[in-house]
Amino acid sequence: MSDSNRLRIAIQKSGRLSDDSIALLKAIGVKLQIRDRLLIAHATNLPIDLLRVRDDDIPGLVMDGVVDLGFIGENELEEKMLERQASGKKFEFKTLRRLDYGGCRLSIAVPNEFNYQGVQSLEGKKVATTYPFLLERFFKENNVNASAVMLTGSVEVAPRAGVADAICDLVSTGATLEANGLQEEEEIFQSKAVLIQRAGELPEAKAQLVSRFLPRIDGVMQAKE
Ligand code: PRT
Ligand code: ZN
Repeated sequence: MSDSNRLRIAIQKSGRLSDDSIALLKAIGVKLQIRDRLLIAHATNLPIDLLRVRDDDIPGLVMDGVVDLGFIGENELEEKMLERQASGKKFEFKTLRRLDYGGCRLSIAVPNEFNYQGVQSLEGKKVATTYPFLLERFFKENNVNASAVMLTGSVEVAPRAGVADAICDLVSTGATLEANGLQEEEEIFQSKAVLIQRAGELPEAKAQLVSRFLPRIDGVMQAKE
């Protein structure tokens, strides 16, 4: 990370966005040699370094200008934006492209036996989630007095464990909800992966590299349609 002339890109090290993000970089002509354990990967044909981190860290790395670009889910990006806004930290960035992978929705789900009659049924309830800021925004917009219980994992078991009355979690196929006896009731956010850039101007050479990539990304996405 020491050479500031190299374009720095943050990607998820290992998770649902990793393979698609790497495949996209390869498809637009970035040759990569990734060693599993390493935090940094260098492109072999272009002045690009990949920083391989947890997805939770990517919005902050871009917003603090530590990296130039990042591949991230909009759910995580929006949550971190709200979190930083609440604590007075800067949260600027530019969205360069909305991508065609990582699609999911953030939804509130309740146990099958919960007699759900609309958002007011959540009044006074505890809702377990990894996205407290997005959830609290939803409560506020809907005038519901409910509380978000923060869990970093196993959110779907919270009602059975007696930790919460409902959950707010990411859903793609719905199989996890079904397997846990939960019913999806409110979709509060729709998400896809996005490519974001730090605020401010990039140095000329980096800006040129990025502007060469964007039409290639469009081409790769169009070819898949
Ligand atoms: O270790 P690290 O912090 O980097 O990874 P992570 O565990 O936080 O994230 P990861 O890899 O699970 O997800 C990364 C991103 O992928 C998310 O932030 C979303 O933008 C996107 N994504 C897309 C999803 C899903 N689909 C998804 N289905 N992320 C999580 N899920 C989980 C969900 O939380 C639930 O447990 O899958 C389960 C539900 O899936 P279905 O198909 O049963 O509905
Ligand atoms: Zn994460």
